[in-house]
Amino acid sequence: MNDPYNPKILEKEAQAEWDEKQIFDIKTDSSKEKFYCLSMFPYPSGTLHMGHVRCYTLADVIARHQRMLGKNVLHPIGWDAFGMPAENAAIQNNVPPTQWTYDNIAIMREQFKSLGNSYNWQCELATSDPKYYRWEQWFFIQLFNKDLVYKKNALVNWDPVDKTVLANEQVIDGRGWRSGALVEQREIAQWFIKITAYADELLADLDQLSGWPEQVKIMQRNWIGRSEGVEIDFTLQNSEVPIQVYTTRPDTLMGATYLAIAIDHPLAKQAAQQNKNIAAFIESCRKTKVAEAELATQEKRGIATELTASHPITNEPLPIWIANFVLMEYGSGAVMSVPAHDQRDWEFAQVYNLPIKQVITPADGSQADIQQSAFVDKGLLINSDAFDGMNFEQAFHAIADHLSQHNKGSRKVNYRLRDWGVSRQRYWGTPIPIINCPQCGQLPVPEDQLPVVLPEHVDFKASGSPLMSNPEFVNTTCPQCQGQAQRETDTFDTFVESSWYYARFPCADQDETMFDERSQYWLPVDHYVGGIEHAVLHLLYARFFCKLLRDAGLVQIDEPFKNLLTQGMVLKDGHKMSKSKGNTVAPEALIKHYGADTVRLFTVFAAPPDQSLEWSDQAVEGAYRFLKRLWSFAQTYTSIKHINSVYKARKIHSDWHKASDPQQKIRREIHLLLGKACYDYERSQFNTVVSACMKLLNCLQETPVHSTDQFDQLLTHEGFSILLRLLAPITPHICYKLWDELNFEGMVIDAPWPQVISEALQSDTVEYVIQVNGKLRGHIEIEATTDDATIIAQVIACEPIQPYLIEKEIVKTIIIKQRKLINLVVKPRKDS
Ligand code: ANZ
Ligand code: ZN
Repeated sequence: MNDPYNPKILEKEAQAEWDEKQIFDIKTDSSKEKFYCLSMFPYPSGTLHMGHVRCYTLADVIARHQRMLGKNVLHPIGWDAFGMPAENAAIQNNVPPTQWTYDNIAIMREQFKSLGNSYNWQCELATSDPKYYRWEQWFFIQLFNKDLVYKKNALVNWDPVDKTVLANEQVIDGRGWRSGALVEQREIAQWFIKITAYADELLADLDQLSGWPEQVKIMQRNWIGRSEGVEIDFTLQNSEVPIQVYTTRPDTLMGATYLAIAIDHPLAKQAAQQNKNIAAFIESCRKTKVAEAELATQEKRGIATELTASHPITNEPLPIWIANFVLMEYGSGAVMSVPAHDQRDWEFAQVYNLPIKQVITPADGSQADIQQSAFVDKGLLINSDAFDGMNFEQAFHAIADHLSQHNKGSRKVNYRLRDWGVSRQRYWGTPIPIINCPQCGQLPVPEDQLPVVLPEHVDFKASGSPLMSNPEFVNTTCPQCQGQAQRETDTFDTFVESSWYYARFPCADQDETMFDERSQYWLPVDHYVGGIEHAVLHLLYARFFCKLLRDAGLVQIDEPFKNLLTQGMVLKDGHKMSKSKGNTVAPEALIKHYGADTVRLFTVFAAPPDQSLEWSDQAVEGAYRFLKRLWSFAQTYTSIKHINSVYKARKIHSDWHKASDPQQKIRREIHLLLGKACYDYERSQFNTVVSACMKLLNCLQETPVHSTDQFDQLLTHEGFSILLRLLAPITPHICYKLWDELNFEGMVIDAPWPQVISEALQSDTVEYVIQVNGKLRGHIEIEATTDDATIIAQVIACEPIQPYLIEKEIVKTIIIKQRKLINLVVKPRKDS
């Protein structure tokens, strides 16, 4: 074996060997503990980028490590294959989306293989395969039958030139991506899944997820947005018609000076019918749709109605305004405006000259200047009659009680979470399995007619969704009255497919049922790896679907992902690597040049998994150099192989006490590093595993190369076998090869995980207590054989007591060996 390190050849050989021996094939082995490791499946764009490499490498390190710990590991991969790019490619280049997608999958599959990932290729699935999405359609019908889905009007982006609905990413600066036409908002009927019915459970169960990053749980909590408040009934003056508002600040009720309603509120619509100005105002608001995040900061605009409401306690008249900052979808689409204590209300009142009445004053006795801005903190009530002097809690309850006694309001919990709109007016997606009959209404497609297959040959040039202009697809018969009926032409949001794929992997070949006992065996996913950008949508929908599946009796778990690792971004020169910034590094070229092991080692070593990783050519070179060093170590320390061949059959029991002090010291260092690496593996701190491995190699190089001393040889042998096993999950190819070449037993991936030997850690050192002038100031570990002068020298040099020696003179040193105590007597230096 004296060849130089040649990853190109070595990696191909290793991968071929793994394939041939089918070592990563899925096995159901009940004698072993199972471990399901999953990375978020990729969209088959056709090109692998560094973000992929990072995510899939981290998952592979986890999978391989768990396997070496003796677990039965499932580590599947598949393709999130529906979505816009395939459809855009079809429109632009006239390639059918199916072909475009499968061609890309073929390319990416090879790229993944070249990274050496330990996938169970038998489980591979693509969501655009009817064998997959038929179960999504089937399950949607179960939800339909349980009343967990419904259709309602919702806004879409409408391109008036192309006469088509646009996805958000197809709207660029307010214009259609192809036509350049100004995009309009249109209301059309769409399908929704009732995620709000699970809001409480989705929130409560976050507390169970101890293996999730706190940051992700906080984002989900905020997204669900539970708030406790009061629903208050105001009434229109001169009428009995109630107008309900939702507030989380009932303590400010006495400061309400007007009501504000959304442009879509029924009263606003009514007012628009009687007043042209109001109609025009509403129309102009509709055109400037803003993202929810910008609602608070957008310019406040409104228009007065002729309506007046009565204050529920004082009966004072309050004008009703239509305002662009009130959302129809939240609470009841109407707010009681308290400009003194709510910034939006304050800004609005400034613009339209509405009264501002202060009713809260800071609890610390300071003054709030409500001329400058709203005072939004909680405090003590003033100008509120019977409620004066109360704090927030007291006032909340007193006012809520008062209102409910007078039938004018009640406590209410609200969620920011909205039902999930799953309709997309796109072609390249799962057809929604519904039939619209003019006589019978909306009916699910009968189960024996599933799947509703997406037609392959459609006209992308037609306006609207290509499905609409495809009569063979659209026209069908009603399953109830057998009359002429039409299929739903909307397809599912692709987040629907990714909400349940994790449960399908173990039984991807199952055609009889959605899941079988294999899914029950493998679920939940033990470790899930993916980007932080999925903290809310995907990870929330997947949790939601898991609960839906559980309630349908299809899975037996409450939560799909036990542990979650959200890997950080890959940056270059401080910016996210992305095509649009033109700062990408193509992993393929790197793999060609350095080999997959170098790329893997670099991505693992360059940063802790959850932090962003800054690209560096030097660091890649550094990773490569380390692997070359590892390789040449194995070439020069030939005794490793010798020991393996001589002692292969017999276990060597050695009396390490007879080894020399330096030998014992090195062995101790090796086992300390091993212990640290094992600990870091457990908490997924793989970057410091690599540092430990680098130190370990340095340690091993302290032994003379051609030493004939048996302990030297055993030490090198033991240390190197530990090193190869520690590195095997990270750089699997080189470790596979060296393990084999050096005649270790079997394949490194099947080798038992190295164990720390506790005797190796024992040391002949004594821990001394250090006192300065009789006061305990620190501890120090010193070798038992050290002479007194050296002990004192070490004590004086040791860190913790430095502060006590500043400008001091040591007048006496006392060492009491029996009590393991050292005392330094000091006094201030004369010259200071
Ligand atoms: C009066 C008030 C006084 C409010 C005050 C706040 C401060 P969260 O916490 O997110 O639930 N609100 C209610 N419905 C709304 C809607 N449809 N569109 C816009 N804003 C709406 O927010 C609840 C608060 O948001 C409510 O409490 C209401 O303003 C406003 F000093 O009522 B508050
Ligand atoms: Zn019918």
